[in-house]
Amino acid sequence: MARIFIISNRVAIPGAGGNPGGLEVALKATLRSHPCVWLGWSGEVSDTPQVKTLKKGRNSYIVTDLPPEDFDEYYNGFANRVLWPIFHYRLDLAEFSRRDLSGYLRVNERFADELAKVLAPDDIVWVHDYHLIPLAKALRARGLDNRIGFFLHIPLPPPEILTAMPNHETLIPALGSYDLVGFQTDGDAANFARYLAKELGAPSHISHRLGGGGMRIGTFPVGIETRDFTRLAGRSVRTRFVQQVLNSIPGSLMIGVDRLDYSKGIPNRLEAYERFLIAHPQWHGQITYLQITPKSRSQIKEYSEMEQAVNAISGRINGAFSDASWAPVRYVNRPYSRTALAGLYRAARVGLVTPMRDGMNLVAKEYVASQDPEDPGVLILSRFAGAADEFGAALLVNPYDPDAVAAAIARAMAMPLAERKTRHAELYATMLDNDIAAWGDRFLKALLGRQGEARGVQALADFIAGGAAKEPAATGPARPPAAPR
Ligand code: GDG
Repeated sequence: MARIFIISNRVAIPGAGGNPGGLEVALKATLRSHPCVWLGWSGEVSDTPQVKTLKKGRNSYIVTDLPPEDFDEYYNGFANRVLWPIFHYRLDLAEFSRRDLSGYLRVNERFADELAKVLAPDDIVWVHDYHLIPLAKALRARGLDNRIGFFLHIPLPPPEILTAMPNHETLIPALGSYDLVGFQTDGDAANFARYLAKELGAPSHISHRLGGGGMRIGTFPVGIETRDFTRLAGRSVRTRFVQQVLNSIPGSLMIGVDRLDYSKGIPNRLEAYERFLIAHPQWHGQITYLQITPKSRSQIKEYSEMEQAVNAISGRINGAFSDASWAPVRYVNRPYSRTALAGLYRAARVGLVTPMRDGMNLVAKEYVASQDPEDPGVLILSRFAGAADEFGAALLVNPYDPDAVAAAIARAMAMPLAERKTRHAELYATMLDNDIAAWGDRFLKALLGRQGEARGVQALADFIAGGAAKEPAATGPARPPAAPR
């Protein structure tokens, strides 16, 4: 059986702890069903970086430390201060320095060097996320012609935003070295098509400019282990921990679970809740909003500022509305076990998932999977999360409009059982259809070129034709094609 090499910024070694994140969750099923080698950064910063290999069962983990300048320029710099904000439509938060780009490219070269040492010709390479866009190009430059696929876990913005990124013309076309590029939604894929059409000239030139390979493009919305999560939630809701939480609050629980990140819209959500409390005094003492937010990327200024902002708003709300027996907000800054989260989701009457922009959002899926089908809670979901494409039966909201979110909270709290059941059944059916195992299988089948088995995957030319046709308004003629690279 060919090995699958998973390459990502961080590697989640089983039993090693570390911060939770969507990528680790998404890859669990693939790691269980194929022999895999997972390569990435160890999470350690060192002047004398080491490469370590560990074996767990039939999977191996290769982790490399980063020297301090790579950590600054690649991780804290280009990946998290340029690509993350721009890909989440936040040009205002992007900071760019040419030095950071060179650090980003250097780490991609380092990963390519490590891979080149261990890859066999029939190994399949699956690269994850925005940290590693140029990796296939670096591998091709080393003469490797393995199947290499790329999946972008975060959104891809329209070309009007993407082209504001200095050096986009170097970075984005580097995706052309992959055999398959996957996105979370059709909208992200269409943005890529529009980018190519606008920036690389006439369709006949695009393939040539991308290196002439047979790149294909597809949409692969990430799912979760639906049935397992439902079972876990059913067990966990009965634990002492969850029962104690429920006994400690009057009325119903509303839950939010997010890494502390500006893309997740936590301050806006709290403000919406404040409006709800102002507009609906009848719910005072009847609802407690539990926001679980493990810290992330605290070294970056915007993140530590946001930490303070969220503390300030929750303090303000509790100051204004609490009484001796009730505090409307519980804001918790530490991570919980997956089991505890599943039980809390199940116990919560409302799941509040309102990112300003999100590739998919697995919390929305976990919340739905956790519900008791006979008495389900209501999911309030941002229309700007990738999950909204599949989740038309959620209460979809615009997170920029606090009054609309407040109205959705009121509607969710008052929703009759029959409507809750109908909505939940529709959401759950979607999640059974596209669980995490199906996601990994579809991507890998498409990467291996089994066309018939990979719905919705298109060759570059068809994709450009379809995506470019979706362009909403002409914004000027495409640039004439430049000389091939
Ligand atoms: C990226 C994209 C895309 C959170 N707090 C705790 C905890 N978590 C878990 C959640 C969920 C995961 O972390 C977060 O996943 P998201 O999808 O919401 O967000 P990102 O980390 O930003 O992930 C995202 C994803 O990749 C997959 O493609 O959906 O759009 O941004 O599973 O449950 N887990 C535990 N304790 C916590 O306190 N155990």
